[in-house]
Amino acid sequence: MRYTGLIDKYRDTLPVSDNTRIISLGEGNTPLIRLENIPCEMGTQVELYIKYEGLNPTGSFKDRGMTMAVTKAVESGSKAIICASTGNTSAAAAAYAARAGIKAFVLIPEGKIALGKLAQAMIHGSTIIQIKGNFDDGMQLVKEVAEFAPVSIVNSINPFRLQGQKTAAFEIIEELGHAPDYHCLPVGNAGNITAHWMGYTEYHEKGKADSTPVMLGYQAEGAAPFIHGSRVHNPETIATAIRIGNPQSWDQALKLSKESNGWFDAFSDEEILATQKMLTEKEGIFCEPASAISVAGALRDIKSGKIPDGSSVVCTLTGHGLKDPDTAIAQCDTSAMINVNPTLEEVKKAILNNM
Ligand code: AN7
Repeated sequence: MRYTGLIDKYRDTLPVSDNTRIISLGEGNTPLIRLENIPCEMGTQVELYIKYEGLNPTGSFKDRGMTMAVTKAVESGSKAIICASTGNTSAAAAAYAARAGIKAFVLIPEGKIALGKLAQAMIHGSTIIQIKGNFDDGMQLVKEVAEFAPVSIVNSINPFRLQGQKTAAFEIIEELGHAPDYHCLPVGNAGNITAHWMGYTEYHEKGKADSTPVMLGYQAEGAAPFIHGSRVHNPETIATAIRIGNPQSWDQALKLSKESNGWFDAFSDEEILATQKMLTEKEGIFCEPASAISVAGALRDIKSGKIPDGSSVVCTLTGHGLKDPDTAIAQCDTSAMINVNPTLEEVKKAILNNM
């Protein structure tokens, strides 16, 4: 049967009816890839998987939430949606609004969103409102303006977003045949970690999994409110997707971390970039910097023994590496590129010199 998106697939667990017009781009059903080379080099027996959410239609996990949020906005008669965004939410909102034939307004922090995400928001025809402020300022403004303007908020404070995003946990359980022992995620607003916990506990309660994973949330050191135990006023990190100081799902994340016996940890920009590069060079997997933090976390905790040998671990790679070409290229040595004349002799030399 043709795959038509996660709402059709998980209809029984989602708040839609037979008459609901589904706004979908075929999101979900992303690959769960077992890492081979990195664990082998480390000499660990941990089963380490990545859930490649960058392979969703707009290149991030946000599509899982956006299909639900926009479907419900259209069902309620909304003609416009609005969000604040560090980039990926705006890309998804712009695409799903185009699909639905409604307007999208996106508030983004000026100069602080990755090039690919900006291109997406622009080409899909959303109205972009750049603010001289950060995501947290934008989020506050979105909440205020939505009281006056006829627009539906599609940030993760919209409960339908998390309903859609919980399906990632369903897919993982179905693919592994059980819940993993640990699940690692990058944390910004903490919507996605909350959604995953909802998905895992829902399948556990329905008897579709015998256990639930320990939930591990990782942040960038310059934007790590869960490590400090309080909001951060001027969040800064190269991982612009998670440059967030005032997480919207604060209470939920603290609660689920405790319930699952989980923990939070933080990483420097250097560590984040090094992990991104390691995944590209050793496994052939290209994710954006924010996403790499889930693997950075898993590897640190495997090395320290906090994650014991023999465990199964899933890391969510939340966004595709192509989202942020500037940061990728900046990490590479452009002088290593070889420029030659189009002759057999020169091309042959370039190859033989570099075998
Ligand atoms: C690649 O797009 O908040 O903890 O406005 O783009 O659920 O916020 C993005 C967040 C992780 C954090 N990885 O997820 C936005 C936005 C990537 C992201 C996160 C985001 P949450």
